[in-house]
Amino acid sequence: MRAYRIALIPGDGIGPEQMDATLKVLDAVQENLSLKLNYVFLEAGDRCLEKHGVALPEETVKAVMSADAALKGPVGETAADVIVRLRQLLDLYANVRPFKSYPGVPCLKPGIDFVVVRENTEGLYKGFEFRPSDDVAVSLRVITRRGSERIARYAFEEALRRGSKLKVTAVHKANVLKATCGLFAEVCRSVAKDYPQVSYEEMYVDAAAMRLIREPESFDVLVTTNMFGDILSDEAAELVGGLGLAPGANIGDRHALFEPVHGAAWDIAGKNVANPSSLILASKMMLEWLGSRRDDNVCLEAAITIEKALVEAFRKGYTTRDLGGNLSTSMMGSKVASLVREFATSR
Ligand code: GGG
Repeated sequence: MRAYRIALIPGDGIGPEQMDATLKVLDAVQENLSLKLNYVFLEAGDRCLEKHGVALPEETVKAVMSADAALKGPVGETAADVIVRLRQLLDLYANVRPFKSYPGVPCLKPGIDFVVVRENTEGLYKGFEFRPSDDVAVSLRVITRRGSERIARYAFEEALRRGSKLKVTAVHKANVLKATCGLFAEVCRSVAKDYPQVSYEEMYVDAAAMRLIREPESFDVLVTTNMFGDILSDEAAELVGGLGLAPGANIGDRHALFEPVHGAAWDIAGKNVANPSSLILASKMMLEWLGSRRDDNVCLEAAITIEKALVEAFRKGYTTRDLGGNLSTSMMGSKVASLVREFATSR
């Protein structure tokens, strides 16, 4: 049986409740498939800052680095010190956020199935900000050829992996941000030449924001810079039923960390009403990544089973409050876990 060391960061707000529900699903997977996940529980986020005076302890960074993969809940106001910093420290350059309309889930249009591939280590989130005077603040936007090239390649490879529409849309604002978006667009165009089987188009970010509402089914892989990707992916989540359904992967050449797209949602924290699907789907992405990276079919099967169980749960009308249902966070976790058991035993 293959075993993996998984770093778990429950995080803030609704994070710990989502993590408990997700662990029920992962328990069901481990009971029924030949797979062992050894967890290391770690602290990071606003609560950690309050408790220990630091939002991202050194011990957490080390444990994430030595794990096979990490699964993280949302954090609150310390996002820049936790997730943006982890992305930089571990060089997790690709932020991959898939958006799918699921049967039984209210969404803007059926048939939505695309992925946002967001550059994750540079751009305006590099953190190069300063305040030369009380009345002026400056933020530097860093775009490099290397950073743009590796994310563009990731996007084209993702289009090939998906194998559906075989299309990449590079989103930028090169008519205004001539140097930074100009370089990003130039590199995407040049990488596109290596993938003649994938159709390539470019779109200004404002037009892309509009097209997401008007014609979301026309996207396959949308590749963009850091902050544009952050904003567009919240918009995209709303198209398919909201942030409660939106998982994300932070992927580098050596490490990977999986998390929901959303924040801590303090307003509903501790009430057992949050939708755990975003973290359940993040755990599915983690198993998928482990499976392809380690050539482990059991992990790949586990990932497929989790998504199948969640889709079946939606089909049966099992949903949390945000989707019009009445299940609690923990009940939703239990329902998906029992469907995992059903599918895993009947295979
Ligand atoms: N509104 C979504 C949200 O709060 N997401 C958490 C967040 O801001 N994360 C930072 C990032 O993904 O760059």
